[in-house]
Amino acid sequence: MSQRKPIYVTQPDMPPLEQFHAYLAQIWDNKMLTNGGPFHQQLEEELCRHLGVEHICLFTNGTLALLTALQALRVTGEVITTPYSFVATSHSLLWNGIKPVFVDVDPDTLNLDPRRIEAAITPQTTAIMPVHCYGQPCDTRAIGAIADNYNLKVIYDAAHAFGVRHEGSSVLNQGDLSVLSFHATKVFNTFEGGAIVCGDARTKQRIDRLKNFGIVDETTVVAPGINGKMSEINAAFGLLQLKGVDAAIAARGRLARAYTEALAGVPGIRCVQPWTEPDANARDATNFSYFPILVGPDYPLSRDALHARLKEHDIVARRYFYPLISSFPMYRDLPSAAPDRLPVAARAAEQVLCLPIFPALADSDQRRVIDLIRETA
Ligand code: T4K
Repeated sequence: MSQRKPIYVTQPDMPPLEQFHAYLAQIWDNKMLTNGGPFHQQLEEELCRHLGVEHICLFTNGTLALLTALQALRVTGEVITTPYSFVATSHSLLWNGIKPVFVDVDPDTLNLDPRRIEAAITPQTTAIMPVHCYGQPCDTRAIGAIADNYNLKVIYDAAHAFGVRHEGSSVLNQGDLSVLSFHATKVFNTFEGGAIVCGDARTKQRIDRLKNFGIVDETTVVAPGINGKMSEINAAFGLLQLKGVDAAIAARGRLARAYTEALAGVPGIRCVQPWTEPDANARDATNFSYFPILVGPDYPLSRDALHARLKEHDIVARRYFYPLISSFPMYRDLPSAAPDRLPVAARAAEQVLCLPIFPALADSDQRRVIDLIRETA
């Protein structure tokens, strides 16, 4: 039995504990624990500045934020979405009584393929819910053009896209709404948490009411809202995390570069997001939230065999996103879930492996991961 500590696919970036004490002392002192307290307010303001967005509404987690985003825009009927994501994306549709319509992904980016969206639109379609998978921006221009033509809403599941810039602006400014996750496994975390980004004060007001039971004041309730409020402890942790997030993303970038260089030329291995020199004007910037590789037929081991081999060496890589959402029992009988309609997503789900990437990953541990992959080739 090995005594080595496992190397996980990710580990949260923990700020110095002593620094958190000061935040805790303030919470103890003013006794505001939740319901839009001072740290909640401050985190919303600091995130707007940091991300370059107009308005943000904090949530308990990303899933409740997705549920509420659909409610906020009164989305009904059918929504076009990707089968290649974490299951929360389409669960948020089912929880709202909406029928997900799965459309295949682009072979390069593994994001919803805009060339296939129009064929899936019916009179019941009211919205598109794409995912910026692994933080890689969707083809937002093409998706925006289709949405305009057919008068559809666009809600981006941007759970992986904290700090990502696209064509000169935050990718979170795309579409009608964008939804973030601040789960422990994300680039920026608040233990659990999430947010909706929106462009106008009226929508923010509606979302803020929806996440607080629909309450307007002591005697007025205007909507069947839910409890999606972020607590002061989570907001305080977020404020502290925010101070280190740029350095954390830079550290991830160095690891991504090392993987890309070391795995270049390994037969059968394709890095999904090739490392590119950061753009000096930050017109485009990624966050290296995951490091997915595709294990193709030219590699001597299958993806599952490589996954198992790494595990034997205490390296816990993850098959994000396998199985496809469309194959789970609550979705698989939908006509759009038929595997032959989703060949690109199905192949990616069979080949993908996300390698460990997080700021505290030691170079020597990353080397072990790389050597194991290369030795086998
Ligand atoms: N949309 C998309 C596209 C998403 O990816 C997600 C969440 C959502 C929506 C919903 O957002 P949230 O409601 O979660 O805010 C994880 C996360 O639970 C989930 O947030 C995430 N996506 C998904 C991709 O991954 P698991 O079940 O794979 O996590 P788990 O517990 O196996 O953790 C992975 C590794 O991370 C562990 O092996 C060890 C490490 N870890 C994990 C935790 C929780 C730590 O080191 N510390 C920790 O506290 O789902």
